[in-house]
Order: sequence, then structure tokens, then C-alpha cells
Amino acid sequence: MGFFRNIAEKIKRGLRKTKDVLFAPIRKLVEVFRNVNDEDIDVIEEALIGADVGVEATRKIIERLRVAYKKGEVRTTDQLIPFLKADLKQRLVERGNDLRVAPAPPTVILVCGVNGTGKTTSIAKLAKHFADDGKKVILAASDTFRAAAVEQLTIWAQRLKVDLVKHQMGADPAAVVFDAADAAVARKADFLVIDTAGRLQTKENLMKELTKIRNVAAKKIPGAPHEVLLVLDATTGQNAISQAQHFQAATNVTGLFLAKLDGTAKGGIVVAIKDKLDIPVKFVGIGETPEDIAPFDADEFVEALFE
Ligand SMILES: Nc1nc2c(ncn2[C@@H]2O[C@H](COP(=O)(O)OP(=O)(O)O)[C@@H](O)[C@H]2O)c(=O)[nH]1
Ligand SMILES: [Mg+2]
Repeated sequence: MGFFRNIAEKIKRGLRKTKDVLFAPIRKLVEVFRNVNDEDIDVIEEALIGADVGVEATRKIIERLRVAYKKGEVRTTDQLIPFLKADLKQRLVERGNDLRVAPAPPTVILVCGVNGTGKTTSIAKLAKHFADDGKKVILAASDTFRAAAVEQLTIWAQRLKVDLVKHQMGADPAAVVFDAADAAVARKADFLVIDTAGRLQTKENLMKELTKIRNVAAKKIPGAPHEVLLVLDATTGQNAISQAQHFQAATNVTGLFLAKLDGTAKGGIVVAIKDKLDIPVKFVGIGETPEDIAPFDADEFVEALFE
């Protein structure tokens, strides 16, 4: 109970900037009880665009609002927020927001994404999230492209007291996974989380590298990787969507970790992502510390936006 209240609080805090942009103008509208007019709908449209809900998703929401308005279903200002909440919740509910886990441990999570989006930090968050739940976690430092990447993950592993498998910088990322998968089985880990290099590659290179890692994992652990989490930086707004399309074309992405939701007024990107991509958001990152993670929940997210 305390845990969930804590998460709801965190999400509210993380969405503060988005709320300022999205909700502040709408709140002004609904402060006074009166009949809704056309200008009110324009204000809502602008607010949605401002929060990076995206042109297409905004158009769909506004279209529905206009229909409801014409039919008299939305007549007075007090009906605006309930309408928006219900619409957004319906839009955001998706199949499988829960993490995919293996029928028998270890569950293997492959984490990919462009450099700087927050991969390594998000892995630390996942590690803490699992470890706090009493699970045994092993991290694989398969971003061997930069020495700093291995060092960063090593520091997190030490701080969080979880195991780490690493090779030298420049080593074959799949070889790290090979050893890490052995370690995960031998040490009876519940989760193996794999960090990967995120330099902007061609689709073919990206595909080759991720496929090699996947094959090694699959050979060692049945069904692995059980989850392929793509980390996106919410502050990049619509650009995050084109990144997702790039990765989706290279490999089967099964879930999104939307990082840096706290640093942006573009929290509406969650709605745009749902509208454009068929990949569920599984976690959101709402700060720089390992505690700043929340499993994504559509109801909670929408309530936090309009609180
Ligand atoms: N405010 C905020 N910063 C974050 C979040 N996630 C990651 N960062 C920061 O983003 C920067 C890049 O993160 P890093 O994990 O190194 O990205 P990587 O290159 O993809 O592995 C670091 O300064 C992190 O502290 C988040 O949820 N919120
Ligand atoms: Mg990294």
C-alpha cells in the first residue's frame, strides 16, 4: 500500500512540468461553471499540442470532443476534465503493460536505445526495483564500445550490491552475454539485464549486433530475451518516436522505458507513442536516482496529469 502511494506521488512529481503546460490552461477554463463554447475546445487543442501529445492524437481527441459537444454529452465546463480523463485512459490502456517474465527464472531483459537516452541509469533503476522485491539480479555490461559505459555500470552494480559480468572495453558484446547467461544460471538469478551500445548505427549494423546478442542469450536460456526494452528520452519529444521506429525495424522491441519524464513538459508523448507505435510503455523514469522508476499505469498517469 505504502509502496503504491509512493509511486503515485513520484509520478505526480515527475509530471509537474507537463501539468503546467497541459493542465494549467484547462484548469482555468473549468474554474467557472458555465456552458462550453468553441473557444474552449481550441484552448484544449493548444494545450494538448503544447504537451507533445502529437498532431494526430490531438486531432483524434478533439474530434471526439467536438462530437460529444454537438451531441450535448459535454455541455458545461465541469464535464470537460472527466471527458478528457476518460478519453486519455481509453487511449492509453494497452495490452501487456506488465513486464514479460520467463516461466522459470532467469528472465532476460535486453536493454537498447540511442546513447544518452538513459539506458544505463534505467538499468540501475530496474536492478533496484527487482532487488527491492527480493529478486537476485545480474547485470551484463555489453556496451563495450566506450570504457565509460562499463565503468558507469560497475559503479551502479557496486552501489546497488548486484552482480555484474563485464569484459574489457572493445570486447565482443555477445561474448559478455555468453558469460553473463552462464553466471545467471549458475547463481540462480531471477533477472539478467543486458546493457548494450547505443551509437547511432545503420539499421543493418544494429540488427546484426542485436541479433547476435539475442542468439547467444536464446541458446543459453530458453525463450531469452523475454523482454527487449527500448529506452527513449521523453525530452526529445517526437524524435523519440522516430528512434523507436528505427529500433523496431532492426529488432523485435517488446516494451518501452520512457526516461526523463520529469525533465520535460512533453509528457504527452506517452499518448503520441501509443497512437503511433504498437509497443507498450512498461516503465517511466522520473529522476536521476535508482528510486526514480515507476511501472507504467494508464489510470495513474492520467489521474496524475489532472490532479
Ligand atoms: N532527469 C532525469 N535524468 C535522467 C533520467 N534517466 C537518465 N537520466 C540522465 O541522463 C543522462 C544519460 O544517462 P545514461 O544512463 O548514461 O544514458 P545511456 O548513454 O543511454 O546509457 C545521465 O545524466 C542520467 O542521469 C530520468 O529519468 N530523469
Ligand atoms: Mg550507457
